[in-house]
Amino acid sequence: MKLYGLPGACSLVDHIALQWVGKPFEYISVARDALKVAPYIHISPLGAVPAIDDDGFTLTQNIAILEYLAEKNPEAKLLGGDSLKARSEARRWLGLLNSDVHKTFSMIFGAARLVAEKPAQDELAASASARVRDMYVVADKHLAGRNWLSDGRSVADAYLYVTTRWAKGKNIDLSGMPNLEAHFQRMNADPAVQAALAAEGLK
Ligand SMILES: N[C@@H](CCC(=O)N[C@@H](CS)C(=O)NCC(=O)O)C(=O)O
Repeated sequence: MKLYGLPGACSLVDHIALQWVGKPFEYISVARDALKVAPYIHISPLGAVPAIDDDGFTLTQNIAILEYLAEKNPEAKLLGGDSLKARSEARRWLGLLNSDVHKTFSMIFGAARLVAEKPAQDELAASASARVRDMYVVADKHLAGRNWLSDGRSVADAYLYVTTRWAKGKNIDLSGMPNLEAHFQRMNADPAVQAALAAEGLK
């Protein structure tokens, strides 16, 4: 299994998941200027990470990859447990993190790609940051009295951790969210997370 990623990007979620699975895999860091050209564009038509190559089967789109890893390795319980409710809860958070939180971050990281003038970029990034904060308030409330987003630790927790890292890097106001902070520290203390960070040159 090969995982294509960029250090600290959303591919870090899959990297953590593969560490949890515990089977051999190769992490390939794609250079930014190699994303939108051959040969990588043949693996990922939009020139984005993550992508995996599992014995010649290539797959893109984070949620599809995470579901693939979960189905292929049921013993790793990557969707937070065996019950339908636990797996559905993990999927709910995966949907929110991928479609809402991550997409809103695209307006912060990619403001210059979306609007031309610097003041308009700053305005877009500021309103996207406020929107992201609102989403984290929802996660913080959900995490009250619980360790993980679903019954047990799941790939949704890895996704929340990775986007919380981005929020901290962008100085988004996360004050008054003790459950989110505790979740971040809990994930940070996980040896698999530390191994993925080290392999991506992030520590
Ligand atoms: N819808 C895609 C989005 C992937 C995505 O946004 N990847 C970012 C990194 S977090 C990327 O590759 N950015 C580089 C670029 O598009 O130039 C997914 O969920 O996999």
